[in-house]
Amino acid sequence: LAPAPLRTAVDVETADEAGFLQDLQRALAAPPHSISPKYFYDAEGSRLFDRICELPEYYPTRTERAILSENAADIAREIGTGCDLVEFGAGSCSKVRLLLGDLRPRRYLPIDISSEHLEVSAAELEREHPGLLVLPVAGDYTSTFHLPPALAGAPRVGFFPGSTIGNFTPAEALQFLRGAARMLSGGGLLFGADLVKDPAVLHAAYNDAQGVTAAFNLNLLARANRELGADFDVDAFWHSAFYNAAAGRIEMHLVSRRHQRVALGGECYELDEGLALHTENSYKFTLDGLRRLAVQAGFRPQAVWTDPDRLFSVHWLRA
Ligand code: AVI
Repeated sequence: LAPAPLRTAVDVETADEAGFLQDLQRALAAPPHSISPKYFYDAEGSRLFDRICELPEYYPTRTERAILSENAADIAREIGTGCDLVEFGAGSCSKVRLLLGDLRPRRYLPIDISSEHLEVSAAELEREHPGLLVLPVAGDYTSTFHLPPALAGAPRVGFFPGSTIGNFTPAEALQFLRGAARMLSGGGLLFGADLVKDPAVLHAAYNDAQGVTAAFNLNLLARANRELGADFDVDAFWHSAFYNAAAGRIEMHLVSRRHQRVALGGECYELDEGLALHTENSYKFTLDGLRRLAVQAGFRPQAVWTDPDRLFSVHWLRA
């Protein structure tokens, strides 16, 4: 007997190997030597990211979780119960669990690029919340994905926690929010964003003592070796993460420890000692800056929740 297919709502669009090869080749070949952080998240990268979220220095996850759980009833009062809840980049669907009891959505549509991870989490969630319809959507929420038709009488509400918005360029953030405002028209978006703070706190969060963030960054090269047959000597690179105050962002780079050659996709790349491959930006925001961005994207900002130390923020925007 074939196993019953898991109820998947949509076309599956997984992380695309050709895109990784092309983007990495472009990054190695010429300045600005930068590649999208979306390539961090293969199975190993997702596992390392889950470990980052547990680190003592990495305050965003536990702070956002505290904000959501302490304010869940208030959040549900603002949004209203019975919505059609769509989560962008749901992963293990762990943060939504903090809201489900109060928010009581009619349906939950978690979108994630890693369909395997998603289906396991979705099945668990359905078991935990009898009566909740969970329809996993495998796809890249920053490009094309297909949602099932809207439910009559259930406003569509987006959930975008984790300050993932901070990993976009400002132009990408605006484009994403504009698209979300259109898609969520009549409902709204609940999203989490990390705030500007003491650079020492930021520095520690991205340079943890156990080296998990370094391993997460370096995994990009190990992934290229596994998936693309590249021959990166991973030990010949070091993890660099620093706060760029002028740009208001943490930057992560992989820096070549020596002059070296790398074979990738039939080409050979010469990397000078000190060459820095820019792998991630993590923007930090002010409450005013976020409000302006939301308005520019076509939202009507409503409530904002923060923690007592104003490390992190959660925003409810009507669309
Ligand atoms: C997923 N994203 C919001 C994380 C961040 O903080 O920018 C990714 C991360 N990079 C290093 N540590 C965590």
